[in-house]
Amino acid sequence: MRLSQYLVPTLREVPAEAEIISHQLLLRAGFIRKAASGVYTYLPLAQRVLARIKAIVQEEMDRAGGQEILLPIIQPAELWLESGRWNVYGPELFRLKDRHGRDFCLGPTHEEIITDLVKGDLRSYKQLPLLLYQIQNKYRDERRPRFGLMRGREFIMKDLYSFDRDEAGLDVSYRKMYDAYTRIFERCGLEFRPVEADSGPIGGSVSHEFMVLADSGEGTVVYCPDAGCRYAANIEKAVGKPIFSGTDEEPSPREEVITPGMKTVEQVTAFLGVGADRLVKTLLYETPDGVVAALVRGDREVNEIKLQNVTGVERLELADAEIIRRVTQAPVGFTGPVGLDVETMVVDEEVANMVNCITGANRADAHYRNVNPGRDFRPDIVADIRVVDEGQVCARCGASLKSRRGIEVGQVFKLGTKYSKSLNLTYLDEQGGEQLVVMGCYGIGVSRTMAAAVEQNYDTDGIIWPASIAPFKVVVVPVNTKDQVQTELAEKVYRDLWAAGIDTMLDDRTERPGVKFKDADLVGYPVRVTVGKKAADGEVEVLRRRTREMHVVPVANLAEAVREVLAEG
Ligand code: 9G3
Repeated sequence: MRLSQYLVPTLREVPAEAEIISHQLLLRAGFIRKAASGVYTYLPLAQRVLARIKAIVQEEMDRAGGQEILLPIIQPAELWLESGRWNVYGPELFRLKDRHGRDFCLGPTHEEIITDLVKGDLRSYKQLPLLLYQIQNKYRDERRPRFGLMRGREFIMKDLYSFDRDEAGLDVSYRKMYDAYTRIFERCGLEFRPVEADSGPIGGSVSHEFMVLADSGEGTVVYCPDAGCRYAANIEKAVGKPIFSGTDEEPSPREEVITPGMKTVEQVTAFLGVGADRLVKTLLYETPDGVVAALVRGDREVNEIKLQNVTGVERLELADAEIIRRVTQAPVGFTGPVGLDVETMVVDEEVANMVNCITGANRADAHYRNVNPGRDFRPDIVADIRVVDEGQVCARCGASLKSRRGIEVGQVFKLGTKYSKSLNLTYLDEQGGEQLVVMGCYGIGVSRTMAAAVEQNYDTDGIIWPASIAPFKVVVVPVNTKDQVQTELAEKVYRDLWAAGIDTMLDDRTERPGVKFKDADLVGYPVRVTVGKKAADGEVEVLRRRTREMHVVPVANLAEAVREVLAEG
């Protein structure tokens, strides 16, 4: 490809709306343009990167026994009504009507439609297992599209669905996908971690996420630094060893203490001269099933996902001051479990084992000392509902946990029979008996993976593509376009590299060398071949973008020298 004819509209300025590096650099380097909020056009360079990522994904899906199909983007409402999800998802589901007034949606994911597809053609156990996948645009009307390709309203996903006879079969399919994902992200040159994840409201039990480690990530990976342990989980799921405070004491009689204007944990602990681990925070949540109280230690936070899972409520939202006053007869900051009248009281396991703790007294400017669970209040549910983060203790090995930010690029789920049940997908077993199909689903954010690769591979001058997914492996830059020796050698080098099977861009523009070098750095070609003064001796410079290592190479050895640099990634 010749850059003079290729659409690479690089920008000098950092676009103001771009908050994170990948968004800034993909705009600046001429890979993407915004069409609407959360909706982007992929320009030729981006399309080439996506093609490379897709090719890796396809190879690994096919190797694992997957078969590629293409499902419709437009999906009839009936299937979503049958699965019960038409009314679960609100404005996030892009809905539309056809000319007859029939309801449809733009696919945010494809469990319903693929379950219906397989139902139409599956008869016997002999046809299982079945692994079907596609790579396609998905649509989700996010409340706040942001971070460029990270959280778009239209994005590219690879989604695979597995169909098995039983749980044992699902275990095999799940393992195949887990291993394939590991290979895919390795081949894309990314530093990532597979972590245990919450399977969320889509049902099912087991789930892992593949997180690309990057400070801009919206997610948090909690992991055990012990090399033999290797526990790693998404912070939404992470469990830690519970630490029980005060358990060496005898329960003392409860007493009220006056705490004028002391509403926060910091204020109360400072005023009473105790550690936050002796305090209990009581948070109230509004849910469709009534008010839920959640109790955690003063130095912990409530994990709302765990809380939602143990209560089984469809939604929960922190109660406002008005609800707090109605339930506790007190202003915000003095809520406590003693005499509290709520639908469900959920107590973290650490709190359930505390002795002589401090809680709000449900009275303005008052707390209780020496509150004892079981004696002074009765939990409805005792469970792990706290956020486990860095500094807490690994439940498996006792080491101190660490955490890092990460970008979720893939997720695998064991679905079980949730969709086969609601959409009635069955097969006939050896005895002719009708059985529910056991399903799994497995997603990779393809466009997000491209952005995540940038988050992990850049410097002050621009992008540094991992060689395996680079749009072009090499850019050839003639330094002086008025020098016929240089331009002719650049043409020859360009032809030779293509002949050697190396995707190459020729910067044949009549720009100053500084402009061309800046653009080469910005776009992030892994290798730059500079054709300058040494052209007369048949020599060129080979520059490795990542390290700026430079070698002078005779053109006869160029393809080999380039291959060596590319092999370094
Ligand atoms: C919706 C809307 C948004 C959604 C979903 C449904 C997320 C939804 C979860 C998944 C799970 C898996 C297949 C590949 C692997 C991941 N956001 N999810 O189901 F209607 Cl509006 O998509 N799907």
